[in-house]
Amino acid sequence: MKIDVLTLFPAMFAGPLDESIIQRARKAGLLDLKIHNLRDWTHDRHKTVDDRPFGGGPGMLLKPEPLFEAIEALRRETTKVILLSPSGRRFEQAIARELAGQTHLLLVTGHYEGFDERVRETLADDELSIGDFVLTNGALPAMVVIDAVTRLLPGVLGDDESSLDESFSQGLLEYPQYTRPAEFRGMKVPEVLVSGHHAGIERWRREQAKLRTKKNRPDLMK
Ligand code: 4GY
Repeated sequence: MKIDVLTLFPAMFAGPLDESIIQRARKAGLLDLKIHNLRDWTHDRHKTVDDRPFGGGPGMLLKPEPLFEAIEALRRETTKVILLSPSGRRFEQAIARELAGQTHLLLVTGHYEGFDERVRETLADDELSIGDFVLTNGALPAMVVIDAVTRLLPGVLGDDESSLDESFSQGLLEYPQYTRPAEFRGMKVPEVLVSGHHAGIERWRREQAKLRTKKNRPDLMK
């Protein structure tokens, strides 16, 4: 999979995507990731990317010309152009799975008060939000999407790492888990887990997953 990112803060991407599983995927050639500075598609001396909104109001908008030039230069026939902003549809595991089946993503991050609407209308195939909060720019949301998508690409996770998706596909949160020691500071691991009774363990885990989901995410209970 190829992922291009358009941002005003390319330096923010150094670090998080150079570690661990993402770095391994890049080195293995499973992820071809390139970060692009939107200012590279400006032509004036000050590399202007923003301007004031027509009709007034606070803040600045990303002006259309650099975004149009950049996106038209970076996209191909098969590219999915995705804007990241709090106005998008909510990014979730099902969307990560869908994106992992694409060949080329172009992630366009929001800054200032957002985008000129013509970018959204004309260039965007989709608009995603990572949650109902406002960050200072879209670099972190882009990294969140890249991380969630990359770990789903075939060959990226080893067998030991890949199980975590199952909890989400069942629509419940993870059940409680314990490792050694069996007793720590007086706190004992639930008896059933050390019983060796596999059907009992299954039943307990499912029950616990439901209790936790009801408590923390009632919206997920049908
Ligand atoms: N939440 N999900 C998000 C964000 C920064 C003001 C528009 C989010 O995706 N992006 O908070 N982005 C904002 C800052 C302009 C982008």
